[in-house]
Amino acid sequence: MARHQTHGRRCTFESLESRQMLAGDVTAKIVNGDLIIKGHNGDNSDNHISIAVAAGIVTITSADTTVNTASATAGVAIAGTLTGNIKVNLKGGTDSVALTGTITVPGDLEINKTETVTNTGTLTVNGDMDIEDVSTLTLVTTSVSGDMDVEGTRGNDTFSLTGTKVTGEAEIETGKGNDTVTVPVGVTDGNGGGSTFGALEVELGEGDDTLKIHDATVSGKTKLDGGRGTDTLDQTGDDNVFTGGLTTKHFETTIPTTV
Ligand SMILES: [Ca+2]
Ligand SMILES: [Ca+2]
Ligand SMILES: [Ca+2]
Ligand SMILES: [Ca+2]
Repeated sequence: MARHQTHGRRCTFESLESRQMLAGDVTAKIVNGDLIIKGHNGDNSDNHISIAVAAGIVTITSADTTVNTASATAGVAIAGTLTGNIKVNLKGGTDSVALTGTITVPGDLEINKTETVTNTGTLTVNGDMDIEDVSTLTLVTTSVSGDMDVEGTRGNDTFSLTGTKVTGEAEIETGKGNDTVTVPVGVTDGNGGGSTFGALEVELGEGDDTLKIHDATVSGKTKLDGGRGTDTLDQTGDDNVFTGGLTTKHFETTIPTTV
């Protein structure tokens, strides 16, 4: 009898597991001009998707995830035209989004629970950009007309923002873990061609963190906070311009030693 019960339980577990694999589907639709992309609720499947937008037509490509239950290896075109926001939430699992080619987001860009976020080409966000629960963020030639808000995870996060231009306020919080935030030299000349921010606030939180910032121009206030732990602020060969004043705290190591 006991033997029978064990067997029954194992069968149940197996069927649940195969159902989870089928549930790895990502849904993508355009509602009132907004593109909404969601991972499957309650499953922890790893979803790796690429998003391309050409004249408002959205195509999503994935080697490992179906989109609207269709194979996405050759790309799935989403019905409708993007005229508003893009909202992505890939939910549980270790997920990634690549924004490929030149993309203009007419409204806001919101990405949640997507561990890796990258862009290639030029990304233009006409509204705000809000990225939460991201562990690896790599932005290149990104412009945001509103505010930018980026929040990391409780683990070790790596953010890199090259040639990022934010008209409003940029707020970067990495939370717990040993995090690295890099604002490197500009894409083109490395001399004033770097990142620009209306205001900049970086909070590195608990853990031993590093902020490397170069070739950045901030018109408003700049507040940099290493938080708890042993933290490093690196402005080597800086070329930074903090027009609205620079406030730093909780950095145990500052490079160069005189700022
Ligand atoms: Ca996730
Ligand atoms: Ca997922
Ligand atoms: Ca973190
Ligand atoms: Ca810290």
